[in-house]
Amino acid sequence: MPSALITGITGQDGLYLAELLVAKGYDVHGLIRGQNNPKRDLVEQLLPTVTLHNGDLTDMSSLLRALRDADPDEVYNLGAVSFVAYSWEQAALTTDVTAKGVLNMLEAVRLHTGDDPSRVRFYQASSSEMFGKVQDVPQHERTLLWPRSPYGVAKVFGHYMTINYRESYGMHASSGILFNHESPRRGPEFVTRKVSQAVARIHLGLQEELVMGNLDAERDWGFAGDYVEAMWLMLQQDEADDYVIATGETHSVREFVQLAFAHVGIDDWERYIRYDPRFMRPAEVDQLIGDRSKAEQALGWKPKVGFTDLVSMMVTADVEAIRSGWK
Ligand code: NAP
Ligand code: G4F
Repeated sequence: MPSALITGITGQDGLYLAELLVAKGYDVHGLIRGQNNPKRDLVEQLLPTVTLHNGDLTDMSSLLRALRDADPDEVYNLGAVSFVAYSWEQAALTTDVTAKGVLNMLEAVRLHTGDDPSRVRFYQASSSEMFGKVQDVPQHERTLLWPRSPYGVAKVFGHYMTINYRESYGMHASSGILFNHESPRRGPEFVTRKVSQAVARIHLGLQEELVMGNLDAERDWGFAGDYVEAMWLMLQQDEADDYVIATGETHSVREFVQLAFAHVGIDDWERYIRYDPRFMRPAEVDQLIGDRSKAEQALGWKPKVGFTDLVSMMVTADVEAIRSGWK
């Protein structure tokens, strides 16, 4: 039975990836941080066969202990401070977790594997946020990185450190440059979930307005359930490499909002929107659109869920979640 250790198992991607690996017959282990983590119950309910290990990406010895106890064939490093807006407020913490945490995990795997560093395959959750002020349209694996946030800078460090460990020690370390991916499990601080929750509440008469920042930003949005398949595929290749994972389409935040309201039959959506500069960022990533041709060719990966279905899935899930709370 193959085994895997996932950092960030309590997050959106961690849950989908753990479900995928359990379905494939893996012995799945997850790193969980903090005292009395409120998401522990959720993981244990959804994934009763998964073994949880206490640890934190900033605490190297906890990573070594988790590796010793789980003894995984594959490590998926998904843990991060992942909210871009928050990364300006806590830039040092973001650097410790999202940048140096990657080095800690790579180093822990190197020490754990001794003289056979390729024995454990490593996945790093890199991000399209690294492209920032984009230097190519669409963005691909060789596009110059120009991050625009402390989060983006931290991800660039983790990305290059992953490549460096592959080149220096022969580690099977791959980096997935994933464009935005969403789902009903997306954290409510991210724009898509903030919108789907608000639209559901407005539809059910529980909320009157939706307070937003920049509606002009454009993102290449896919479904998280599709994207975790790409992570797994990367670690099944003979050679480790870096891949862009994207839909190849871009849509504005405005389009997302408009479609979400249309899904519940509201066409005059603009009357519910209030602009608040609090949600503007010190520096914005104006447009992201990815070129996934390398992943499609080498991994045979393509997204299955399109933009309109993604918006509908998220709004429907939030409407149902509120209604089921009423029962
Ligand atoms: P998420 O829902 O925000 O999950 C982040 C995870 O990191 C949570 O499990 C969190 O644990 C964990 N974490 C935070 N600080 C930690 C620490 N000090 N030590 C160990 N774990 C820690 O993020 P996601 O959307 O699933 O994304 C997964 C990964 O992909 C992240 O690295 C993210 O930056 C990257 N990424 C995401 C996207 C996207 O669009 N979703 C795109 C590109 C890259 P707690 O629950 O305890 O806070
Ligand atoms: O949903 P967001 O917060 O995601 P963002 O910044 O694109 O980052 C996400 O995707 C990255 C991949 O490119 C990941 F690496 C990262 O971890 C994260 O998952 O914001 C999307 C856009 C931004 O342009 C933002 O300015 O939406 C705009 N926006 C407008 N009003 C808002 C709001 N974003 C949020 N969160 N809240 C608003 O009210």
